Amino acid sequence: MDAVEQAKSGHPGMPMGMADVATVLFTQFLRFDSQAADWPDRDRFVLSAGHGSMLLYALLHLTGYADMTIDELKRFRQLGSRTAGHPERGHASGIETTTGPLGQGLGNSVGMAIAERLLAAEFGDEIVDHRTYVIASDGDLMEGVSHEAASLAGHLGLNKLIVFYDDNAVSIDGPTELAFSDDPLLRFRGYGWAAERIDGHDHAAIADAIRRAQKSDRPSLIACRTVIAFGAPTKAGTAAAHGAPLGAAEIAGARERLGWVEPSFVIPADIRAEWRAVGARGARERRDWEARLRSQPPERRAEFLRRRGNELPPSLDTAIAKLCADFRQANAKLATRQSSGMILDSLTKVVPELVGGSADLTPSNNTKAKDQKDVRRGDFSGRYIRYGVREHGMAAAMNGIAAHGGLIPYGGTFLTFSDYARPSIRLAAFMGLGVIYVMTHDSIGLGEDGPTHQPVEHLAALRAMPGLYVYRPADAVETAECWALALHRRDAPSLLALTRQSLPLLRQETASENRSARGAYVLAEADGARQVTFLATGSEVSIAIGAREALRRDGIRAAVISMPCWELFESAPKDYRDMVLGSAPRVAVEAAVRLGWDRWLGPRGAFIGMEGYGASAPGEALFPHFGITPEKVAEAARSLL
Ligand SMILES: Cc1ncc(C[n+]2csc(CCOP(=O)(O)OP(=O)(O)O)c2C)c(N)n1
Repeated sequence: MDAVEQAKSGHPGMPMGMADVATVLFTQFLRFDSQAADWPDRDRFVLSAGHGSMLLYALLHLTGYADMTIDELKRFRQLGSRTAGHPERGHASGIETTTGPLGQGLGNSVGMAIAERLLAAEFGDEIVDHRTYVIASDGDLMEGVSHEAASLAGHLGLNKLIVFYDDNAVSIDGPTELAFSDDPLLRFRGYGWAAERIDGHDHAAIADAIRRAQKSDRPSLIACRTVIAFGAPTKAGTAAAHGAPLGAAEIAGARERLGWVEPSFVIPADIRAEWRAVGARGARERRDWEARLRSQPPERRAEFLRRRGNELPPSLDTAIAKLCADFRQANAKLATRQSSGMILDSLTKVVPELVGGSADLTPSNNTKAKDQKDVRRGDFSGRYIRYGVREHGMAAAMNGIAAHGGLIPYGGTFLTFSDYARPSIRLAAFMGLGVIYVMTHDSIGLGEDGPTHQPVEHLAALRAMPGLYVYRPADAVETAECWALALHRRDAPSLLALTRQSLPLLRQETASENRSARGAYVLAEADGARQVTFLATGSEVSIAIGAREALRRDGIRAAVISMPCWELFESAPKDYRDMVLGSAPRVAVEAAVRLGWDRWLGPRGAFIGMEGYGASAPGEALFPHFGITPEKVAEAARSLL
């Protein structure tokens, strides 16, 4: 309450209301070592109700995380502090994931609990055996993603996941009864969870509930009846305490009621020492764990450390080179979703940390490799997750898997449903998590499912997201190159937009360079000085090649640039970009909206693509219907000459 007051902004209510629960959890149960914040076998603690960030910062400070100084608490919400408005992964050790958008932390925690089980199945309980604890609020439980996440957790029987629900019956608008009449206990039991309600201010009851949850064969929801802003004389129990400083009088009254005589930011030495001891409690367990890791067979130990260090196996690049060679030799017409499936068949053999999945579109997304077994309740030896029709839950869980460490999650759906996953994709980009999205059916080319399923604005919307790499490969070789780039990028998410329809192989040359690595490149140079330059991505690159041929017959010299990844091209050296783009007039072709293309087109450019939504018809009928053909592209070029 003092830090919020000093910042003149923030949320005092939740930290005060949940202080008892957090105290019992941290002092008696949570397995962590504040001096080794990234100990891989620590329990994970997720503050899903991220607006209560000061609760987490206070706990990190009290338990002795070196970077969470008292000055950081005094600089709450100020520029450059570690104590951002909502907890941000990477700002301070001990912050496992970025939270604030309600529901996301809960979704992440399901991924963390999955990752723990997968790694335990692989490396054994001696090395991987920890729990995931979450504090979630009414808002977390109201959000749709919480339904998807909790349903998935119940299905998989993630019994080491324990969620404290801050059941304070207050949100921003007032009492939750204004908008919320669910029975969360019944709801979670329906998902296959254990659920109970306790008095969230009764330390013995909290500890007993945690003990029961630890023994449960299913995930646990502990609804903690609390009073928001516990101790505040007039604002406790009211929405007024949710998101604004309490004010001097209220704070003085709370000090009196709680029997706290110290001035702001002063922690008496004996109390500090007790909390520091809590922070050091796990040191011994951590050292025992390190000894167990040392005594593992050398190969297993090396593999564990490789994973932990985010290093990819050296055989990855050999596998990619072989795939490219095989694609060239076969010279088959393949949809890029098919090539991607073939690539996965080979990569999952050499990159064992890959954990695949799809939101119930496995046969369409081609995300399941031949040797991948399903992950099932009670058997976590598989590496393929049936996420069900839960795109948002899948994306939130993948963030948790990536944040946990030791595994690389990828998951599929149709590109048009990236919207359903977008809030979590944004957080992956924001946190710099190396999640990979396999988004197939990437244009009107998908055909008969019609305009509800045909993305048109999605590429533009995804490219607008800072920190996300959007790939749209043009053929099988580019698909392999883009997969390699996505895998090597361990500090940002990547999205592969792949076709349903078959495409010819365009990359016939045998050079081993990954040409997609610079984001765009000259696929087919003009025969002589360029008169026009075509820019295209994915399935439209072969259309641009057709236009180049048509112009050639008329003696017009055109080059085709394939642009599989704008973000990489943007970061390429200017000389390279200038060389690729050239000075001739440009025509861009992409079966999507124009938004964003003008930056590449220059003042004299033309665009061939979509102006609105698609239509229900076979894909081959739609390209001519919407004027996305070699003839139309050639015509646009002629008009610029
Ligand atoms: C997705 C999302 N929508 C809206 C908000 C804004 N917001 C922050 S807290 C909150 C609800 C507060 O109620 P509750 O979750 O019960 O927290 P408490 O008041 O108990 O602290 C809302 C709507 C948000 N952070 N995330």
